[in-house]
Amino acid sequence: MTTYRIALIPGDGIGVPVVDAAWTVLERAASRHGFQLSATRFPWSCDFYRETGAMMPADGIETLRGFDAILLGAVGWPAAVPDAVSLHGLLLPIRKAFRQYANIRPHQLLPGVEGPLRKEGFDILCIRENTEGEYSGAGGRVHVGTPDEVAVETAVFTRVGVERILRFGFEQARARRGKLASVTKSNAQKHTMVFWDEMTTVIAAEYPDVEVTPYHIDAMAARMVMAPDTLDVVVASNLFGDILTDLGAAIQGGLGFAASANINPDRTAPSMFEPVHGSAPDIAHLGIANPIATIWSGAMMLEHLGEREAGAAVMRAVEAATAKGIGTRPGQDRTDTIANAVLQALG
Ligand code: GGG
Repeated sequence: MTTYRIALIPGDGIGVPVVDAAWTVLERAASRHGFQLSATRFPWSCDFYRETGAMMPADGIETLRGFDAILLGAVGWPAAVPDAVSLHGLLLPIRKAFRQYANIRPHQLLPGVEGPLRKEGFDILCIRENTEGEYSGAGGRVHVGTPDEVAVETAVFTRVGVERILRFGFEQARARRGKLASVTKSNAQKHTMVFWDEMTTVIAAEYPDVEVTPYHIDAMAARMVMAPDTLDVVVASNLFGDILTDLGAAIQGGLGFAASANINPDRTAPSMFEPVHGSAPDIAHLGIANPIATIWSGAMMLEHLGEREAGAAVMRAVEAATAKGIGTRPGQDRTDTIANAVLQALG
């Protein structure tokens, strides 16, 4: 029987209960579909930082390299560790080291979920560049604490990085409804974003069957709310993709329903699966975190591992649970109630 080795990094706050809940569902799916999942749990988090001075050990990346995939919960506990330190100490280095350059975020409606922005038929796939752009970490501060203080954050867009994420976006569009929206702010950002637009035109020549439309980020935000049915695949830089996918989550009904996959398309290192939401310190100890985004991310992991039918079964079980109204409104059901409803539907 095939056994997949999965690294679990629950992280901080609600990351812990949602990963635990998702794991029960994924194990059940494995047993029903004739394969095994073997978990190794890593306590890398802001608590770990407080104990050791780092978000993960110096050999953390090498340790993770031996796994088939990584399932991560949430990173951040701002009361103890500045968010920029926790993000740049764990999540971002993993994405970069393992060349997980494509962050895939599906936005589809689950039955029974309501929300003020919900639009029937909302079904888009956001592809976020995941290893460079505005999150490069390059920059600095001078004259700190003086009236002359200056902070510079450098957005890094390489030809390799932009080409490969655009090509990935075109491939996804080709496999779906054949439409790609390429998002920039090239009227205002005249170097990086004009470069992105130019590369979009270059790569588009390889995909004559895909209809590509450039949008500015502000227009795209409005379009996602006002006319989402005109969109199919949306490709954007690291920052713009991060922002647009929180909006996508809101249209779905909330961050509790937004799944994501950090994919290394070349399969030279493990890919990482995580809910879009963060650690939510305000509800972290209440037992009401919605595990659906993590279960959905786990379903994407199963599909990535080649267990397509198991992943589809997990998603059918999620839909069966939400169709009964379980987990459809923030704070309405407890984490274990939602996970049990999915388990029951899974059989
Ligand atoms: N579930 C992952 C998580 O904790 N996300 C928090 C966050 O701020 N992420 C930023 C990012 O995805 O780049």
